[in-house]
Amino acid sequence: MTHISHYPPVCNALEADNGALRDAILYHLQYSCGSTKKEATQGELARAVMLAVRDLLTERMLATEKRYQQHNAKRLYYLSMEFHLGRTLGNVLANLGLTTLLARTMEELGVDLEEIREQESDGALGTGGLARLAACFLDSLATLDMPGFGYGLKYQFGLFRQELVQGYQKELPGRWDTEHNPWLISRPDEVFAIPMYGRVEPSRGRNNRYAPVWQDQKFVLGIPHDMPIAGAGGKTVNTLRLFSARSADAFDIQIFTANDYFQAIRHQLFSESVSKMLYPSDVDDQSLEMRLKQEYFLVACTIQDIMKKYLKTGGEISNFAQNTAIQLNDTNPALAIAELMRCLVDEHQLDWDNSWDITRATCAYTSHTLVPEAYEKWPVQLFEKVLPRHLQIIYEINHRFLHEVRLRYPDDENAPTRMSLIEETGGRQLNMAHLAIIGSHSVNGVAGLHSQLLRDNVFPDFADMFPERFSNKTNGVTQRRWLYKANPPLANLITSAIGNEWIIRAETLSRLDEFAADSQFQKQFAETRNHNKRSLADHIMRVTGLVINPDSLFDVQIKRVHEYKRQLLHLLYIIHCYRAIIEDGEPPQVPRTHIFAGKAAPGDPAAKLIIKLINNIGQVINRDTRTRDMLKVVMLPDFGVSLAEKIIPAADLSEQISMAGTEASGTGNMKLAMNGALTIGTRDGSNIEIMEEVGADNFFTFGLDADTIEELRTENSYNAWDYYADNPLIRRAVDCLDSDMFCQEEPGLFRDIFASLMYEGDYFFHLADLESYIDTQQQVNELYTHPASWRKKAILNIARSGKFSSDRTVMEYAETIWQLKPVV
Ligand code: GPW
Repeated sequence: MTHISHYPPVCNALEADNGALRDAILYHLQYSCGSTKKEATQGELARAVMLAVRDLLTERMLATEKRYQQHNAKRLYYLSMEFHLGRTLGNVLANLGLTTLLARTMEELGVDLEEIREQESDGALGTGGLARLAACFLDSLATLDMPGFGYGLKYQFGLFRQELVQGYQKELPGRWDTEHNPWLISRPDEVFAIPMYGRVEPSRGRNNRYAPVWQDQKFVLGIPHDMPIAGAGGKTVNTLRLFSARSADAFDIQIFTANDYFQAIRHQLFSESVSKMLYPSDVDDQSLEMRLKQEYFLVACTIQDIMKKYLKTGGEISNFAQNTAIQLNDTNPALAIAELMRCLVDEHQLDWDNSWDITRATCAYTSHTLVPEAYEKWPVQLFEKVLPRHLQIIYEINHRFLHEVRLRYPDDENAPTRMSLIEETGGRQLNMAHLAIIGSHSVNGVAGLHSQLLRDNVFPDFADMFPERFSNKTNGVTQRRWLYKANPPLANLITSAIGNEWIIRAETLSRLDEFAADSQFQKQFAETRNHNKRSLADHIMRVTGLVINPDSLFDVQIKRVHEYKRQLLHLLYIIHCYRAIIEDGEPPQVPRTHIFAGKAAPGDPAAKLIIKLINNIGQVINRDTRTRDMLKVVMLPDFGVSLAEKIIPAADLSEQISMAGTEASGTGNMKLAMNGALTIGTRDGSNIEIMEEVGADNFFTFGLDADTIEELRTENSYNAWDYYADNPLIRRAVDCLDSDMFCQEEPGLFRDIFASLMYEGDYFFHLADLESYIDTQQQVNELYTHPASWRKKAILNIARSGKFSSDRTVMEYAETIWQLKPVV
């Protein structure tokens, strides 16, 4: 059961006092922005509004902290290198129930609230679903009144902004201002000094115990900045704490007054670069060291902070784990295990076994991937240079662990090699996933299939040794941002039918089931969709100049661009439709607009070429008069939370077509289903569970399953040429990539894609699924010609999406991993 203490929001009291909010805004306009109502720019007005709203949050944040202290509550720390928050204002207003009051206030002041909201840029301190999941969890934790805190880095440069220049992705700095961000409360007085580099000297400590001393380190300072996170109802306001790096020398006047002024500044730049930018996942060698320092910096600041807070409450070290849970968002923060051990053993002089018990009882690890390259490994040599003491600790963990492995599997002489923290092949490397598993009491995947594949294929040895550690926690998304805030017309319709409880109890969406076939409700539902589709069409017109037919089927694929997500499969279908129109004179049964959005990793040429291909296909098709209103292809630039909020409410069809066994979960699939899009999807990640929930009749599935793909791969029996030879339609579509049909101006541009599909074994088996995909798209068309049936299925998707609320996910973590309780 979801627990909620306060709904409707506590701020409703404010509604009565119309003047207070206005006064607060005018106050900040004058005293925080140094401006007047008459002179203020839109940016200053937006800032004043945000600061006024932040004041409300700050009060509640302090009250929340006091409540947690009074209850001596257990706390959860969610460690993540990435948080993708999106805009904050609209979400806070919704959660505090202040939307109408602010709208009224702004009207009174003669200011357009929409314009003010558009002033805010997305907090994009992350790249993909993993980062957005962390943000959804924070929303749910606060809504559930649970003491759960995010810990991350305040990058100066977060996710890049994407422009499309002649169809090519161009990367520009993001707009989120981390220096003067109105939501962040900086706390320079709570600075932490983080040691790195140096060397370890053996020495004798107390009681003649061996006590290694880490010395000659360099220090980087960590400054915390707190972002208030308001739950629905606004009673609980937690924080997301982000650290920025500062040079220790800047505080050491000595160095600046000594001779080498420039040397001092150089060192300062060097230290501050630690939180300079969010690293793309494809790190090159040169930045490896910086990335390691970043991960360690986050972990070290966090552990110091947690320990300080814990000791301040008068807690005994031996009870630490009873009061503290740490969740590691993938392996990036897994060094927390080594750092917590160092803290307990070296700084609190606890013995090894006790320290290890505490560490394991505190930490838990979530894996988010099946892609082998995404598993982090550090060259031991590099690690030793940056973190010599941590390496010693890891060696000791490994030594003791491998001893256990030998006792447990005496006849399996390779077991220690397979399970070691240190891999000896291909240069010595530290395997972070192994550290995360050994040092945690819980390991989970993010969808049923993913968790099963982790156990069976990725970590079979560990699953055998510690079966009780492994579990599944299917991802979820917050319905407050993704439905309530993003789609007001639909949210209002739902509330008018079933009341507003769904906002905090998504399972009550099931009450919509009985409305699915109701013609009156269907009519109203269709009106919300039309409204949303027209708004998106306007947006597309503004951004791309393209006129699209709002009555066409909006077929949406929005996510990072990566080969495994198979945007190419979708493109091959579009090419197929195009040629059917122009060569066979076969117009499609229903007009479609294919809408893409997504960023490629800056160092992923294959993904970047796919972006170019989407654009070029669009160029050719959209200009071709023979396709008229029947087929359009749009790529919207700069995908992120705010753009997703515009596209999702207008989507008819959600493309979730990764090769089975590659997408850990997916969360865009949940957001789209929750907003009434039907899914065309493979049996991958959480698609499987979405299909189970909404019913196979209300979901279009196609393609090979993960087992079959695994078989094809082990037997080495996938041959693209078989599919090419057998099906002339496939051949006709694929051949376009070998020709210059979509690249007249740059001949041969897409031949690499053709080669990857046909000559290079295509790791993602596009052609194996293409025929079944085309057939299933035909079923989609068929259904779209029966609006009542389509709408019924769409409404059933919404009604049955309750399971995919992050409130449910967070409750599961809280009950089975964190032992975390609401504090009211
Ligand atoms: F590779 N995910 C992501 F596992 O967005 F680390 N970034 C990442 O770096 C990784 C995973 C990593 C995504 C998964 O691809 C997606 O399937 C999943 O739904 C999401 O994380 C949240 O669990």
